[in-house]
Amino acid sequence: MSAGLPPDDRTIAAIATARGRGALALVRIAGPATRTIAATLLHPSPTVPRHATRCVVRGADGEAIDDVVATLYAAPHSFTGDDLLEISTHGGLVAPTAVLAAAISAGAQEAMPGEFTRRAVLNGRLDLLQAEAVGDLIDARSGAAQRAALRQLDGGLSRRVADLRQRVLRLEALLAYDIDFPEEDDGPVPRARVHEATAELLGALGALLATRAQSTLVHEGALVVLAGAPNVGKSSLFNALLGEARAIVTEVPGTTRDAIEAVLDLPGYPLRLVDTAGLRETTDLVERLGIETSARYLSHAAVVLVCGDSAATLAAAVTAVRAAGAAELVTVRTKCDIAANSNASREIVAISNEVPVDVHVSAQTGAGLRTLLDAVEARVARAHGMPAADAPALTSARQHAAVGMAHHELRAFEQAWRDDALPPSIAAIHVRAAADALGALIGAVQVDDVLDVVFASFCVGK
Ligand SMILES: Nc1nc2c(ncn2[C@@H]2O[C@H](COP(=O)(O)OP(=O)(O)OP(=O)(O)O)[C@@H](O)[C@H]2O)c(=O)[nH]1
Ligand SMILES: [Mg+2]
Repeated sequence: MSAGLPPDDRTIAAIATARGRGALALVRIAGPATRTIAATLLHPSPTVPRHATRCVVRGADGEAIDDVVATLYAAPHSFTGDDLLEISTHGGLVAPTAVLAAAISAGAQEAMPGEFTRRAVLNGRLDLLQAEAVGDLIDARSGAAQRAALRQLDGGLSRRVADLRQRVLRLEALLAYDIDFPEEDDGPVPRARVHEATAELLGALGALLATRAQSTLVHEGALVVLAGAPNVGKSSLFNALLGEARAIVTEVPGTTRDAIEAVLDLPGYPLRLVDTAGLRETTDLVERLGIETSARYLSHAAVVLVCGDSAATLAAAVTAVRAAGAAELVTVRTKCDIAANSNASREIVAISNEVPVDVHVSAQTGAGLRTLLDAVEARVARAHGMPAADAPALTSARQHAAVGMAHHELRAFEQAWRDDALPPSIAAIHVRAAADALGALIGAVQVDDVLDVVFASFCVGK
């Protein structure tokens, strides 16, 4: 990473779009030499900011490289805060690479991953939490994750953290008063007020910490595993839920050998749906490995869809899944379109005392699929609550660690204050540490290695 690099005197360039075949690609240039490079590279060169200019890119030898549309953004009104040029080139592998090479030979330097966003932070265009939101938005695999990242980019979490930090600073000010006027017995600052302010802050920090589990689910999806005996219709159900033929389906038991994963994008939490090899005793090595994989997934699942096409297969599957340590089960009676199955309702009633059937489904007709998804969502929500639509949430380990640190320091202060264990001036050091932890989160206290952590996973051109 670029620790120690002079932040602003390089003019950086990169292809901002993903490599591969496509209609267009975007080459970005930012830094003090942007206009000079544009004048060398582009004919005619755009001079009016925020106007799309159609022009030809020419190399050092004057030869035309591509026919492009270029837009200049003048400092400080650009993404990075300095002069920035965006060139829409033709897509594919050759045109954008040739335009980037021409920009570099005209004086630009190749950007490092995340360097544009890093510069936006250094120039005060984004704070660190918003910069992380840019990364989250790029990595989003579901609508829910995308919406959460957009909210964070809008500054919701930044405002929440800044507000909490202000409150910690006010507490620190209260203490400073107390330290300055110690002789005033129960002084100008009643001890109860400090207790109250600390307790409120601890509550607010705790609530923010609790959002981490939800946002992990929003980003990664709740793990939902289909399990059951071979041939009961797990892969068919998996395909029906996804609306596409992802897993192979045959009438031969033991068809699925390995776990197959796909994301089902639901409005609340996305589901990481996993089809597994049927659970049974087997001597086939490959199948046994597949079954061991199933067991591993089962122990991590948020919800297991235990499938059976008869009372007996369902009951046996529930026993096997429970033995694998799975927590939340939804029992699914499959193939309910087959007359024999629906006529077997008496048999279902008979086992319902022991293994109640939650949902009857047919992969063939689609019956019960909506009910099944509702049941899954209800189980996930019961365990984790639904993600609040507008509430800011912690989305990275860095954020969680920083808020956790602030909470820890404040708790240490609370204890010392309550027990009168430390002189107020020493106890107040914990409060300062809590404020610093929150400050580092939004970049109010800017440290280079914090920047490195944030931008380590970024792609080039962002
Ligand atoms: N009528 C009917 N047949 C189904 C239904 N679901 C699955 N089948 C049939 O049942 C057989 C087994 O289906 P699969 O989806 O491969 O079953 P599986 O549980 O994944 O089996 P393994 O991968 O071997 O563990 C196939 O012949 C399917 O066509 C259903 O809802 N209705
Ligand atoms: Mg299968």
